[in-house]
Amino acid sequence: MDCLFCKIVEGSIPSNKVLENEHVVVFHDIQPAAPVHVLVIPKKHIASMNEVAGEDFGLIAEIHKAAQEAANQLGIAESGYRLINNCGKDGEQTVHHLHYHVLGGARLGALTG
Ligand code: DGP
Repeated sequence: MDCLFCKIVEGSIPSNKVLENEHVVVFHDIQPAAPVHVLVIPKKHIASMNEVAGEDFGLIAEIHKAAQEAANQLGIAESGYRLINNCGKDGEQTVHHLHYHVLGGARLGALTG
């Protein structure tokens, strides 16, 4: 499968990993949009949030747990952070492997769309 994030999961494309467990990987975004910007992805290839089905909804809990752990590890849990999923064309999703952005380390401003 020609998927960038699957290659990051298997290690054939390098990444700066924050944490990893049997379900998810968290790594630094290559184009940070905030002082702290990491991506939380499931190891399983799921194209987008809209493709999550059945037992894979359990992975969403794993993703949220990993986001909390990463926020604690990166020192942004207390000041706060944003967890964002871009879905599909109008959501500006550019990598078609489910991922959530964790953004923090500065006051982020209001969401404008
Ligand atoms: P999105 O627009 O939600 O699909 O965000 C995709 C993000 O993936 C974007 O912020 C940049 C990041 N990204 C793209 N290619 C790479 C890569 O090769 N390595 C890492 N670490 N991040 C990448």
